[in-house]
Amino acid sequence: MKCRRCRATEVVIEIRRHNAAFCQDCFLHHCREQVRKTIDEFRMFGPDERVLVAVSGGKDSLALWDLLLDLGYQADGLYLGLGIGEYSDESGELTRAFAAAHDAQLIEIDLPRDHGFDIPTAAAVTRRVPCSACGLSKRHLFNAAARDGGYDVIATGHNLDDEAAVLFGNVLHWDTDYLGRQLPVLPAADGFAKKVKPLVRLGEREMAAYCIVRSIDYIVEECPNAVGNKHLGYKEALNAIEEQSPGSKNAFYFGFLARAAERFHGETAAARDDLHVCPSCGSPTTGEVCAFCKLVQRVTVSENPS
Ligand code: Q46
Ligand code: ZN
Repeated sequence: MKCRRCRATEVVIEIRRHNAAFCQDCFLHHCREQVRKTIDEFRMFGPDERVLVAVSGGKDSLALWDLLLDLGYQADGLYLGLGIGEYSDESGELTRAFAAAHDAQLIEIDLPRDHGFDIPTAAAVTRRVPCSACGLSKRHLFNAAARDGGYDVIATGHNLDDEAAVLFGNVLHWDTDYLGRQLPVLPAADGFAKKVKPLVRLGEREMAAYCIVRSIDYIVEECPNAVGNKHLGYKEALNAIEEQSPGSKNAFYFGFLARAAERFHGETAAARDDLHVCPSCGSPTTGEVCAFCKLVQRVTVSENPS
């Protein structure tokens, strides 16, 4: 097998959906080009804008940060410590090590230190799955950090496999509200920062290979709470289809963007109609106080009952 770009015979990866294989240098070139193309095509941000990358210590977000720095963008990292035992300790260390090695700016928020609770406690108090309090906290704190730090846009490391799996789940349940928001770019609106996903043209295997080739040390273990979650099942189902028919995930996701996403936009606009400012933290909300402030109240009250 030869590199599609330079015809070298030593290839590091084969990408069946592109019917191509690449040598090390051409693979890096391929990743950068896919990201550059995505940023330009979806008008994600320009070289003068400040990007805040949500970094978890996993392969996707560290690779995204690396790619953006490499392409010359002004990209700072934001790491959120969730207080999930060793997983959080290790992912925090790897993120700090990346920032130090790349001389990059890292903002850290630590849930236990800065807000007085961790995800396992929030899950126990609310009697819901940990991912529910975790997702809520991430959305809230990323948005607030972008607003407070004067960033133009928040970038996350969702790759093609992630987006295809989420789309699959939303279609299975005809979750029309989510379908209306499942876009690689969500424009800024009503106190919400602009959000972008520059990795949607790259798959999970490519991101892992990218980190290996670039010697980026990332946390390989999934969060312990991801075990058995529905998205992993959807990914497996899509992998089986992709195996039979390479390019299916890409066709599913980009076909949705080109031909179906627009039909669901109305659903989302209606949900945003009665937004106002949370009196406690200034974030946009439809409730009396925002969901994050409500969570903080509940967890703190149950930990310190008077
Ligand atoms: S939501 Fe859930 Fe993740 Fe939070 S609790 Fe872990 S698995 S980290 S993407
Ligand atoms: Zn609030």
